[in-house]
Amino acid sequence: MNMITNHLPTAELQALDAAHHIHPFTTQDELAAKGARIITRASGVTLTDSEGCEILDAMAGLWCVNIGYGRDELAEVAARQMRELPFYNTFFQTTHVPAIALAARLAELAPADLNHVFFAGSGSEANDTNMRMVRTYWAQKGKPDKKIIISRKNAYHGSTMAGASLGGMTPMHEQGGLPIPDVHHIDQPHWYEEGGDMDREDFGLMRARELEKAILDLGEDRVAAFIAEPVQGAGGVVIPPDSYWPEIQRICDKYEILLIADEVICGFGRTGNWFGSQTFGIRPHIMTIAKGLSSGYAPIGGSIVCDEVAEVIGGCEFNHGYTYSGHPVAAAVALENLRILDEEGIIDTVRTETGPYLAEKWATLADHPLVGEARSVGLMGTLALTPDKAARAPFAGDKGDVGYICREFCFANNLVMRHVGDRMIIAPPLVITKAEIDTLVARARTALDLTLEKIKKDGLYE
Ligand code: PXG
Repeated sequence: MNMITNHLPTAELQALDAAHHIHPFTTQDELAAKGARIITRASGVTLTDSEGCEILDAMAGLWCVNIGYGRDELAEVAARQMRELPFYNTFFQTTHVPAIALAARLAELAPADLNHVFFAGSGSEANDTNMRMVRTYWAQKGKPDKKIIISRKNAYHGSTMAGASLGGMTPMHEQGGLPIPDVHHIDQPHWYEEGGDMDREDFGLMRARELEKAILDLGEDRVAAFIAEPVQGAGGVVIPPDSYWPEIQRICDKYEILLIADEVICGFGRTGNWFGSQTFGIRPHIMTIAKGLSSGYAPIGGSIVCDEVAEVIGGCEFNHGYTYSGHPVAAAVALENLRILDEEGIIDTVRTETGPYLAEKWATLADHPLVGEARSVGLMGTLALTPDKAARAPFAGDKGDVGYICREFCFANNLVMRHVGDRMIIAPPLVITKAEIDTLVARARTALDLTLEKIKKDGLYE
């Protein structure tokens, strides 16, 4: 316990929050009745709330605080940049040093000929850029009808009109008349929930071949691009079968459609390489980046674009841009974050030490009576909760009820672990130590025990 006194009492803050602050993805009335948990500070992998509780943040904020909390270097760089040049735009034939340096560094880090960066303020904005960029690319090549972007059900690509349309979240589509035209969704490679009796790898191939079928059905001359996360994050850390990505790559190559890898979660070390595309052998034309780019210390996103696409776009005025494209403070913070990730060998540690260690410890949870599967890649992990392991069966009540119960037990026991339906997911800061991984897994097991006890009592475990 670490009591904090430099703010209003929790109840007063909660009342003000409920009165004036509309939260994302939240039923306001329910939250107002309950009161939001107020996070006041953080260090390393640990959050402190307004009551002084210390919480292990196994979600790295929102999949973004890759270098962990409390790095003074980033604060210092931000302050220095604010004094020197707090803002200038990158429109109207101007630029500035942080945007130049960050673009050049990203070109170095990104694989193959991904050498050009268009900056945005977030992952959603970057995917809006991507949608317009790939359509402009084909229009410039004399194929204005190549407009359709194929995505996947249960994908997450952001919350703007284009981002939510590209995403495959039905509850998002139901609000605001989405998806916008010329977005098509195919099935996801989610063997655990949708694979039935099929072999995992056969299922992966089958789901990849849906892309080929969609291209043929829609017409090769109408399809601009395919967009996908290397591992679906918000969809529940859906790690695809090994057969999936090579087949997707083959199909994209064969039909010459652009491949957009949405690296917003997988990028900057999450899977043990700089980019998820490297872990899964994907050769994208465009990568969407955000989150770990600045470890969440400043809002920044972007699109890293290959030579060919940049060259074609370069032949016209691309009528697109954001006030904060390449914001100097955010860019300076991102550069410093990349320096720390690199110089401290954080990504190598994930690949060779903490990733394999998490995999081993996380897998031990598979012996729990509630857990149907425990998988991880790098430092992202997922547990499928089930009342019947052999059948991979769902629970009797509404989907997500048991996951929610488990999440509440995690939170009450000072662990932030998310639920997506009845899957539990983690993506801790990349600087988590082995000892902290032990604590994480121990708290997760306690939450599973408490969940099992409660759902047995409530008659949900049938
Ligand atoms: N692409 C992917 C793959 C993402 O995960 C975005 C784009 C959008 O980025 P911005 O910066 O606009 O939020 C994301 C964001 C969740 C959750 O509940 C996930 C995200 C955002 C908010 C919540 O898992 N991912």
